[in-house]
Amino acid sequence: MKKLISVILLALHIQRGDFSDNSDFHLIEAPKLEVFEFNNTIYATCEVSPIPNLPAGQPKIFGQVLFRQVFPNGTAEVKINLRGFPETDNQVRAIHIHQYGDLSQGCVTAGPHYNPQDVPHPNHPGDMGNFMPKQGLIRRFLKLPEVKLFGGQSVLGRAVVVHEKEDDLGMGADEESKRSGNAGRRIAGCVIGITKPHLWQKTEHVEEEESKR
Ligand SMILES: [Cu+2]
Ligand SMILES: [Zn+2]
Repeated sequence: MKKLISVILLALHIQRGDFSDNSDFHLIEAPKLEVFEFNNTIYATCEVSPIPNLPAGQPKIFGQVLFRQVFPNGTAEVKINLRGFPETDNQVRAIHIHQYGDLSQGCVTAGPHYNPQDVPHPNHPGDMGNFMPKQGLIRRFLKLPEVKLFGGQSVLGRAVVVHEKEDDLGMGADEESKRSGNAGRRIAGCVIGITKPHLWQKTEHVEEEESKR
């Protein structure tokens, strides 16, 4: 009985959607089926591949960006596991979540950084920051409190984009710095989708680093 009540309470949990100026606008979301199935946690994966029209000379990046979040307000955790960077490469690469999970014309159709609160870069929820590959790999574990897999500002169905260059983290002199961080061309991407816990569980422990904000 106690368990039944807690399941009902969980199911009735109300999350606020802050994307509207109207403070009466609430989003009521039942937890996704997978939350019950996987110990109150949602898991997501993003299968990274090179954009179709990759310019000559750019590396072909493959791998996964994995997400998980405990329902409803746990801190989102992210594992980045990418390969294909030149082994001798000292180029730092920016990774962001972009608005649209549409890679039909490469990452161009993925739109701008996902920015549900209308804030300047690098304060967007998916501004993961800069990553230096080691021996051709980027392998990181991050905690990203502003990334949500539940509610009106969920990143499910949106795109992760890997850039050619380093993100200036909003410190540049031009306007684009506060929009995108001047991270150069988009070289690889993927769409974030719900998955089982198996990918998260099978990836080995990766170097832990807090988000660089
Ligand atoms: Cu980006
Ligand atoms: Zn941004």
